[in-house]
Amino acid sequence: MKLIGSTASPFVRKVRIVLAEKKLECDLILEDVWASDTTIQNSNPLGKVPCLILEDNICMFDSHVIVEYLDTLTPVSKLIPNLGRERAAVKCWEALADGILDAAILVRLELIRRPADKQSNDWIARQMSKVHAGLKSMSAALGDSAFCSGAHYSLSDVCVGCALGWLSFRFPDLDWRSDYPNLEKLFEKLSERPSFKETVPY
Ligand code: GSF
Repeated sequence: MKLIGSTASPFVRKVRIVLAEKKLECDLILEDVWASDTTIQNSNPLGKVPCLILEDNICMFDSHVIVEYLDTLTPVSKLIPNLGRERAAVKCWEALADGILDAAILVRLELIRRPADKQSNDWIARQMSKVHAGLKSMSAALGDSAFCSGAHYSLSDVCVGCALGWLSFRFPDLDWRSDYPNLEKLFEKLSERPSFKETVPY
């Protein structure tokens, strides 16, 4: 398998962490999707990474689909429960963490890709309110628990770790650590895992 991606993308990081946890071999093919000569649309018509290329050259996207597929390949480190409420709960954590990222990425694109005189403060505030509400909701749902979903490490923790790591990387002034000590504690614990250490965004 090959993974098309970048070292900065939190969604690519999610897939790389799942690959590492499940001890699956996969080559990372670096692609700058913003470069004028990018060929990403040959693999993903939506022009986004991550995109997984399977052995028979079938292309798979987006990160939700990829991690769900990878989790079926081996029983090593099962990350998504098979059935019912537990499964839906993990997918809901994923939607929340990824939704925070989607909103924060829209803010970043507004700030770095649009001329200053065309930027909308209302739009930025709207997206940032989702980031703040999402962080508050994650912290409340985590409470005093050691992990996001039940007693074990799961895809929920992977997604939350990727979201918090990317916010620290791209929005260093957003002080989620002071506001939510329980998220910080979880993040510090996750950051000790080799899968997280190997994929720190840059
Ligand atoms: C989001 C992927 C994405 O936004 C997923 O895979 O989970 N829902 C998708 N990728 C960004 C890179 S990043 O900011 O992580 C991307 O490829 N953007 C290029 C574009 O044209 O929007």
